Amino acid sequence: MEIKIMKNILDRNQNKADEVRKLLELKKVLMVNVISSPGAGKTTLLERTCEELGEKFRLGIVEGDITTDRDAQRLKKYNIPIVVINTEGGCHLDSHSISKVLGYFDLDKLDVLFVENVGNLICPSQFDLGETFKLALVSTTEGDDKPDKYPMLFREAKAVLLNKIDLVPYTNFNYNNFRSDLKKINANIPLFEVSCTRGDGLKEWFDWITEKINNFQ
Ligand SMILES: Nc1nc2c(ncn2[C@@H]2O[C@H](COP(=O)(O)OP(=O)(O)O)[C@@H](O)[C@H]2O)c(=O)[nH]1
Ligand SMILES: [Mg+2]
Repeated sequence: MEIKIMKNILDRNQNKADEVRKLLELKKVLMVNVISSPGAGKTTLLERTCEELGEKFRLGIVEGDITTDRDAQRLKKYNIPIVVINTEGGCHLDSHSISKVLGYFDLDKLDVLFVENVGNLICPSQFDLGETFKLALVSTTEGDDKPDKYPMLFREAKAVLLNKIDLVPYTNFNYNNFRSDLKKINANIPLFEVSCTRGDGLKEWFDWITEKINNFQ
């Protein structure tokens, strides 16, 4: 019984996600679903990305948050359209809520829409939002075992960002373990090793996402 209910939810989610994806393809808006655990650096990555790409492309952001608009407050200085979805306790966004908020954006005036999903490595990987692709973000302070423990996200994602490499000297994070576990799950996935606060490695990320946005036009 429970399995059937879950299947219905996922079916309904998938149908709406397909609709969203079709609309965004028509409007040539690349949508990136950013997934990480709380505190890994999603909002900081979006801050750096707005600073670098805000002049070159027309950006928009959907902020998924349980209750507050704190992340949106951090991002509003970039003067780009931002919509907050408060899930009121829900641990992930779904395609129905995305479909509703798309109405608040002028899709003819957007090149890319970043979605900061609710901080969680599990549920967000199961719900297709209609995104062009998922971006998995992990930080070194969480340990090097996350790809092995949460393989679904790393299988689903189109790229992985390993953040907070500036803090590696203070942790027992092992790059070889991380890279080889990731390779076993998703052999050719691009991996960006970055520090969103210090700036290391961000150029490679900016170049990669720039190419993805250009190819979508
Ligand atoms: N040392 C260090 N701290 C970072 C880095 N990226 C983000 N942080 C900090 O980690 C905390 C959580 O970042 P935030 O972007 O809010 O994470 P989110 O919950 O995934 O959106 C903040 O205090 C950031 O300043 C990094 O590369 N290095
Ligand atoms: Mg955040």
